Amino acid sequence: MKTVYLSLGSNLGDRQRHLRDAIALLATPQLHVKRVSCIYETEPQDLRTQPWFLNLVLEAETTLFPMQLLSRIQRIETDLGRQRKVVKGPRTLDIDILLFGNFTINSDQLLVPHPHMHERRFVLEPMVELAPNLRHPILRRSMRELLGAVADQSLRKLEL
Ligand code: PH2
Ligand code: MG
Ligand code: MG
Repeated sequence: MKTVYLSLGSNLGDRQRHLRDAIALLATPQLHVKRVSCIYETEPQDLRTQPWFLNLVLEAETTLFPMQLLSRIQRIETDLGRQRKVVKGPRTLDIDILLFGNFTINSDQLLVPHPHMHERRFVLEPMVELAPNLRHPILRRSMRELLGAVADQSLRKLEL
């Protein structure tokens, strides 16, 4: 059994619904969703001229192997209507594997820890909510320390 952290994001259509549906579809006998962060409305990074995102992070326990988890994720993204038109562009749903236990994975299809997680406030803010003292397996810094070092990126916690 491994503890994994997943980042979910949506900036097209009914964003909140896409996040909710994704969480429901992720939960299976092989993947137990343990905790879900608050939802944050976040300024788009990388490609700046796109709608604001809703983002969250969830913690799960899984018996799946990394590539099995990746293919489930890609299936869920497709089922929720994702079309890959623009790299880093608007999407109904994006699910990224942030951390998979303490593993580092460097394959053509999957990089873990997620190569940009430490520079993104939309990832670190919800990560700190769930696991402030968890250390990045490569950088060896806690989530709280990493958050303290990111440049200013606008975000607001959604009050539901
Ligand atoms: N995802 C991206 C690119 N930029 N910006 C925000 N705020 N949230 C995201 O989830 C996001 C992004 C590529 O996956
Ligand atoms: Mg992404
Ligand atoms: Mg992705």
